[in-house]
Amino acid sequence: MNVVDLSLYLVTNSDGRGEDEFLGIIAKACEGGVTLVQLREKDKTGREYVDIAHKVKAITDCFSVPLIIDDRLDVAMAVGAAGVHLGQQDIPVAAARRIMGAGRVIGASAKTVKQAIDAESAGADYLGVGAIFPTTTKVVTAITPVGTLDDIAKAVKIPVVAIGGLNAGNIGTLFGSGANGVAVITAIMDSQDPKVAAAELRQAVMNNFMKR
Ligand code: TZP
Ligand code: MG
Repeated sequence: MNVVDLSLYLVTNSDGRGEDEFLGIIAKACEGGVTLVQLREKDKTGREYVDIAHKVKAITDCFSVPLIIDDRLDVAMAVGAAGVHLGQQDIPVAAARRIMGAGRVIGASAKTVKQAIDAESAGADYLGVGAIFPTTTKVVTAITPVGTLDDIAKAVKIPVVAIGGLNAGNIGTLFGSGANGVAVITAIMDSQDPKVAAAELRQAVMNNFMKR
């Protein structure tokens, strides 16, 4: 099993941003203390995805923050990323594991205990669970309550990261849940100061639900 620090997981959103601004936000977030970055692109061609992934990896490498690629294990492997994040509609975890080998991180989205157990048995290294709260991010999802997150965390050995509508003001609701960390888009990508936002979130994670 590959170990990643899920404490504060930045998932990116490049919509409506120029490339320099986008890369600048990621650099600031790394400075502020995010522990993992996922490049999430839904509308790019394979070539565009590889191009931006190289640029993001150059930044995350400077901070020794592992980079995960959303959806596309070919892009992840092409740029030497730490791993891939797969949803229920993406290539199955077992197939990805066969292609990627043991040494790369595979994250999987799970909304039910069954999906979580299946992903773990198929070789996933961590689970993303949500949306915990309503989200303004463009995503096809449904609310997954904290209770379900807790059930999932109890049912599997691999770590679980909570996602969806999370910010420094509400992550206290995860206190006592089985979450190992929080994943955010808006709370960092749309903040006035991504470095400060990341630092505050990191502090909030450490002060709140990580104390179990
Ligand atoms: N999966 C479930 S909710 C979500 C994803 C990708 C979006 C989270 O974005 P935000 O802005 O942190 O609510
Ligand atoms: Mg996906």
